[in-house]
Amino acid sequence: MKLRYSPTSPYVRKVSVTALELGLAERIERVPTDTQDRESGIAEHNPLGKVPALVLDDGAVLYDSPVICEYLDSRHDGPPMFPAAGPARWTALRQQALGDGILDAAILRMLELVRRPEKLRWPGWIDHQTAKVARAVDQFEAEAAALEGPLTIGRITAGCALGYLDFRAPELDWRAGRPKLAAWYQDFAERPAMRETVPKAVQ
Ligand SMILES: N[C@@H](CCC(=O)N[C@@H](CS)C(=O)NCC(=O)O)C(=O)O
Repeated sequence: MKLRYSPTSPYVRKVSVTALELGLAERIERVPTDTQDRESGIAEHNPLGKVPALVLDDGAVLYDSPVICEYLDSRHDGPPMFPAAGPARWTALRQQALGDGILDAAILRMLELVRRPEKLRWPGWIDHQTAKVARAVDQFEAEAAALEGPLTIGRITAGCALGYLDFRAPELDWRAGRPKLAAWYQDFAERPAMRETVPKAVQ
């Protein structure tokens, strides 16, 4: 398997953490990919031009991160990261959606704040995305107890989302007023798979 990745993508981090936790990381060749570079060939693998994209040994390509993570979960014999049908499954999938939604909003906010020329910025849009992040992190605080227990894709995504806020939006100070979530993340971030995948600023 080949994983097309960029080093700071939090969606790629989800896949990397999942692969490490499942003991599959050594079976994945990592292919650095600049999604802005047309020559990178990412559009031939993923018409959306995004990473992560996982190229299987038979040439089939999987995207996006929820699909790749569920595929990896089908390739091992240990306890599932995606619980079988039932309430635990819906909780894990909803938590994954909540964490992915934090990432989607935080990235839109970051692009507006950092990439767009200052005079073209739209403060109302930044506030709109910031409010989504705040509400979603509040929701994780409210259900912090539900983040305890066996590892699931929901917990991995929550951890990667909070790690991304530390990386790209430290000014949001997400820990303030959210003591249960802060305590959960402090422990979760110590997992070897999380420590091994901490993003480093490259731009
Ligand atoms: N929903 C997708 C999001 C993937 C995504 O947005 N990846 C970003 C990197 S963080 C990307 O490749 N952006 C390039 C682009 O949009 O052109 C997932 O979960 O994999």
